[in-house]
Amino acid sequence: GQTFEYIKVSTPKPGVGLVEINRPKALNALFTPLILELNTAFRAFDKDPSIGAMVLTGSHKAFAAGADIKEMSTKNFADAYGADFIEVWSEMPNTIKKPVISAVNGHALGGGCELAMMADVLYCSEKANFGQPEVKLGVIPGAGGSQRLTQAIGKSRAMELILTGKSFSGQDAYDWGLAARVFKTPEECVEAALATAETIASYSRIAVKACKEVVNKSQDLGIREGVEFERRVFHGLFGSEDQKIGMTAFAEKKKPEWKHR
Ligand code: CO8
Repeated sequence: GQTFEYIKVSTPKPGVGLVEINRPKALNALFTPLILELNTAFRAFDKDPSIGAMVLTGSHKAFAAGADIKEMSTKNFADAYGADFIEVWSEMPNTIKKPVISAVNGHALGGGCELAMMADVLYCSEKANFGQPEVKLGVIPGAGGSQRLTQAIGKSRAMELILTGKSFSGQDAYDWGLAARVFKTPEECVEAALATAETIASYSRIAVKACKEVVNKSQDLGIREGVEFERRVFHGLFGSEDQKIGMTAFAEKKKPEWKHR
């Protein structure tokens, strides 16, 4: 397989692709070469028919302590605008069709918090340290933080956090609805993310992709258009063999053998 410098890639459970950010010297600080590796890994898993869902994690100490401040410090407007700085970060949330679960332990600050929020489901451990501290550096969140955090936890809380740059814990992330689940230890957090990914991977690949697509649409559409979109996709699935396989298996009390893997 492909070798990477800043990430580790494996398939620890049937149908599950694991991507671990691995730049320990800089607390997994994110920079373009690392993001390009993440994109390559997610693209490969997305295309691999044996994979049904992915988990993204860091170390127990840091999911990612932000964008690389040393790399950014000398950029000027022309560098940032000219090269569309951060644009490559949008590939995972915008083009990957299979679900991604982020398992967040340790620091998830700035771009690290934003990367965690790009995943479809967020799990964390109690002591995870989230935050958008960009204001302290003279800038603002640049990889979706002001939008995704606000959508997840509401305007007043997000505004307070983004204006003060204060951190919040994994327990807070769970209490406020940013995290789907919170765990005592980093080990439990990663194990649970892998187990959930394995469950997802046991279902029809097209049904799973359609679930992700319709839930994501709810973020962009009003309720009426969203429900209409959902119904169209629902109707479309009656054209899939997996709809026949899944419903027949239920009626016959058998385990479905999905066609679309
Ligand atoms: N960038 C570059 N290097 C970093 C970063 C970072 N974000 N975070 C940590 N490091 C490095 C440190 O410089 C240090 O390196 P060295 O050993 O060479 O001095 C090493 O990692 C270990 O860090 P510390 O010694 O500071 O470890 P501590 O345990 O004392 O502290 C903290 C941990 C609290 C996480 C601390 O490192 C910290 O505050 N880091 C910066 C956090 C931050 O401000 N993040 C936001 C960055 S801005 C951002 O993400 C903007 C996003 C905009 C969109 C995306 C742009 C790409």
